[in-house]
Amino acid sequence: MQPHPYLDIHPDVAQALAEGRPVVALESTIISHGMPYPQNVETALRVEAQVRAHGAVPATIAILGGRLKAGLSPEHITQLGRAGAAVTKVSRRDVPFIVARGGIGATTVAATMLVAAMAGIRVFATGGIGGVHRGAAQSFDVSADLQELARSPVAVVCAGAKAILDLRLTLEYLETHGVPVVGYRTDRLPAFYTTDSGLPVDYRLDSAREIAQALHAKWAMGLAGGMVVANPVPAEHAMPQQQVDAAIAQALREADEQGIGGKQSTPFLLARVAALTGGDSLATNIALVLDNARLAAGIAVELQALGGYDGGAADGHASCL
Ligand code: PSU
Ligand code: MN
Repeated sequence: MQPHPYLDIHPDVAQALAEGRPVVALESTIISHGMPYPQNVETALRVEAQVRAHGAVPATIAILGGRLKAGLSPEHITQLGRAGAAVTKVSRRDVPFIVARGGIGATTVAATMLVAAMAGIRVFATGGIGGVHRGAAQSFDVSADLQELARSPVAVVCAGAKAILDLRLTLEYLETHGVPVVGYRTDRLPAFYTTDSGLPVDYRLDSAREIAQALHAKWAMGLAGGMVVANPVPAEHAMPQQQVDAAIAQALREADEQGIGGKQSTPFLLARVAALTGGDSLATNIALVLDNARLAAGIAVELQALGGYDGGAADGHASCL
């Protein structure tokens, strides 16, 4: 593949891609904005180890010194984790500005997908995706993650989305934009801290191989965009529904009272829910991210076994970023 002028692919990642070995992308907003220091750094490093233990090479994605990075050193991960919310949260619209000013940015699901697609990485693991916010009929607050899923050819393995969002509208939006939502060993969309939102997924698939087959078929046909692979938090790590509901209700009230909006909304709600549920939610968060990394590695392995993808030449879509 042609190297991209703004992109640095870590040598381990570049070698894996060149040799047709499985690679899993990982986001960095979850490090800077999604968890407190030092658990964020510990978790990011454990997630990388988990990907390796399951046969794939991890590529944590961020912007450093104005360069798009696919694959970070442990030092870079530590730097992002220590800086926390002082690092710019970068979604698709922010990317050119952080690059132009030579800045540092933590990539959301949307921006991570975009960079992964540039690098030729097709599978990505995270915690939860953004979505349609509650009250979106008034606020119009719909995460750019959803449009990115319609656009970039990357499968996102997540534990669904947090119930800070309107999950029913999130599914409707994904349907409209042709983004499939697969339940891994479940018929229902998981809700991040809990295993079941009560809403049905489009397809239930019970193995990494079946998911890889669906991805392969989608991209072989030249269909643009990715896929949501929703993997419920392992039941023993799920939180009590009532505790989650109460914390979310209070966080939403506070956001409303304080007039929080735009890109501050999600980090504010995540931080308030985490604070209101104490250490419980952090433990759940860590457990589900590790499990998603395991599944994503499995899917990446199976996708390579089917011939993989080289980042665009096969279907011409990854070049349409
Ligand atoms: N949901 C989570 N944890 C997260 C995020 C969402 O449970 O860390 C982060 C991800 O980086 C996601 C972003 O892409 O928030 C969505 O932000 P927004 O709603 O502003 O698009
Ligand atoms: Mn938003």
